[in-house]
Amino acid sequence: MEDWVRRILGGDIRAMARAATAIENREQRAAPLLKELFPHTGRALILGITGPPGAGKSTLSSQLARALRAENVSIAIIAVDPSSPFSGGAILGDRIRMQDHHADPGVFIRSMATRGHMGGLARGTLDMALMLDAAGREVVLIETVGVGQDEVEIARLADVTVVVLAPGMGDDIQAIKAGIMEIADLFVINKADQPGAVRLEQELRAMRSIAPDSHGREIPILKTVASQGEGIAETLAAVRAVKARARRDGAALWQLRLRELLRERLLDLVPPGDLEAAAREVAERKVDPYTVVERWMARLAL
Ligand SMILES: Nc1nc2c(ncn2[C@@H]2O[C@H](COP(=O)(O)OP(=O)(O)O)[C@@H](O)[C@H]2O)c(=O)[nH]1
Ligand SMILES: [Mg+2]
Repeated sequence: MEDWVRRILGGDIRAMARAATAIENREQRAAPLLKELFPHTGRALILGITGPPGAGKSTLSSQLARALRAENVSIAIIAVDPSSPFSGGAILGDRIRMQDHHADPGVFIRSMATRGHMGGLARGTLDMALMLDAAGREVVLIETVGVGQDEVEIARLADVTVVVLAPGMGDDIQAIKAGIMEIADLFVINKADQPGAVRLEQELRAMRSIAPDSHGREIPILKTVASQGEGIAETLAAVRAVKARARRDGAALWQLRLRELLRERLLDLVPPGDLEAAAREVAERKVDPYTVVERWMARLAL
């Protein structure tokens, strides 16, 4: 363990990869490892990139990585893959795009599969980000598909959260509007080369004036053509400006993170499949929901 910790702190890629696997598989040794690493965290910029599928998150992430590498900044990318049958193609696309950075040890890329049932996703992602922070990565970029509540929760764990939207996605944007307004530190309208970008910007500006950030400031809106590398430098500058003004102080951010860790730990008490089974029983009025929760909580006492 001691040697492993030392190697991670020294930025050893293989030790990092081994830690990433331990975290993802929730191996027993991950917890003591993370405890050892924690005192060495707090330096990285943890950057969340979220938005609907196809908006250009991976393309933007890859371009941001390129811009950061040009400044010799080390980076890690965590791509959270929702293992739904619908996203299989997108994941494959990401892998290909990420091969841009294949030969560069300054870009550590890891994709995390979701487990198909609730729980563990946000926790695993935060654990992974903290490990990479301890390993000396200056920027840890987390790409998540912002469609479900879980993904919104992951985005909240970042220091700075960028919500990527693109024109022509219609209902998707309507559906996620409420959730994203809460978490966005910055909006990126990608595919600014496509028709509808101007209208989308107007829509966002209207929403933004209804719901400014927690300090009453308007959330910046950037426009990019990620596939052409346009607007990347401006986006990076805006991310840094948000980070510098520290929208949330450390204690406030840790309050969110601790709540998330606790929530995930509690959800871990529920064996896979039990949630679905219990939900069916409750829906059929065979059992009341309070009894179900009490039954799960009883596992705490074991
Ligand atoms: N026209 C246009 N296409 C883009 C742009 N950025 C990305 N794309 C394309 O949009 C598709 C989805 O991009 P991807 O990065 O995989 O989106 P993600 O699902 O949000 O990660 C890909 O075919 C990209 O090449 C852009 O700025 N303009
Ligand atoms: Mg993607």
